[in-house]
Amino acid sequence: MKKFFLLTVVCILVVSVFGCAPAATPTAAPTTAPAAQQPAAKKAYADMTLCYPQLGAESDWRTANSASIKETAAKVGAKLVFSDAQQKQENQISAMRSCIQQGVSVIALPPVVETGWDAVLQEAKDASIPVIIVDRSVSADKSMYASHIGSDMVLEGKRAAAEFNKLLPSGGSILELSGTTGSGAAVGRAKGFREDLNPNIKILDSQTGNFTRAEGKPVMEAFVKKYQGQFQGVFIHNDDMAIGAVEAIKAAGIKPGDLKMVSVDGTRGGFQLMIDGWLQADVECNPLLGPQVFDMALKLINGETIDKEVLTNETVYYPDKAAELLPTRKY
Ligand code: GYE
Repeated sequence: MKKFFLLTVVCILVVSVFGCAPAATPTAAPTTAPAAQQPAAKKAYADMTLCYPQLGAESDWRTANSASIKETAAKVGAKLVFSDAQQKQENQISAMRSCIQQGVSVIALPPVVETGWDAVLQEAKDASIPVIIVDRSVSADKSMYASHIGSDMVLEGKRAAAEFNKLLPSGGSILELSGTTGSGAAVGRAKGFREDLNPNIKILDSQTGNFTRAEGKPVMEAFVKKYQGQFQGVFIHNDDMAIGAVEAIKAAGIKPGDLKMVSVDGTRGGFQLMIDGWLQADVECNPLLGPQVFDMALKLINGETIDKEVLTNETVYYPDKAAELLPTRKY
């Protein structure tokens, strides 16, 4: 009887407090959402495998770029699948296919040339593996990849042209030692250069040295033989070819400053050429892209929004500061 009385009092209290019956079997409100509704846990670098099918080891720029990718992977604790395609597109494509098969999280591709990527980009897309184009550009539609991180190669060409416009104010004839044929770097630099070069400066000839010292030297030797005395300057698409070209020029008895020379990259080798009087300007191209690439890759695997194009901030270096800056150069 006592028990019954107590129960009734409790019942009345419940009804008067909550204003409604039945309160006999109250269901506890869930404190956590069911598993399916919970947001997925944020992925960390340790969960990521990044594939970097490097295009080659043709220059000091490239060596610094590879080192930056490897150092960043180690620093953040991400797994890295790295390969060297020796400047051959077919090697890069098969490295990408192997990464797709392994089911990597992200592919960061520095493409040796601009064209011919559509099929493999589609394969990555079908496997839901995001691709970041790094350094040089591709001609594929922007919908085929997540983003591009790299330099504005057209702007670099324009900067080189501005130097020649200052170096040869009353005009003249020059030669061009170009990078790898069909590469975003060579195509962009050649384009920007021609857009901004004064019309009184004539480009007598343009040949590729494939961005290497070994191939730059014989091209310059041939130029010197063919155009001796007919040209006042050379635009060289990278510092490694400039080093090769200077060997050829020296052998021909040409002295520092006899020819106006402008190169691209801003490597230690390029700085040394400025100190020695061979180069009048070096247009910066920054290879240290590792931190940006990994940062973006992490955003991609977490479904975060990213910029479609991330261009590196760069400058032009001159001989007057070369000796002072050389010890601070990281590549
Ligand atoms: O200028 C050159 C390298 O693609 C920006 O490739 C890169 C270029 C760089 O071989 O040294």
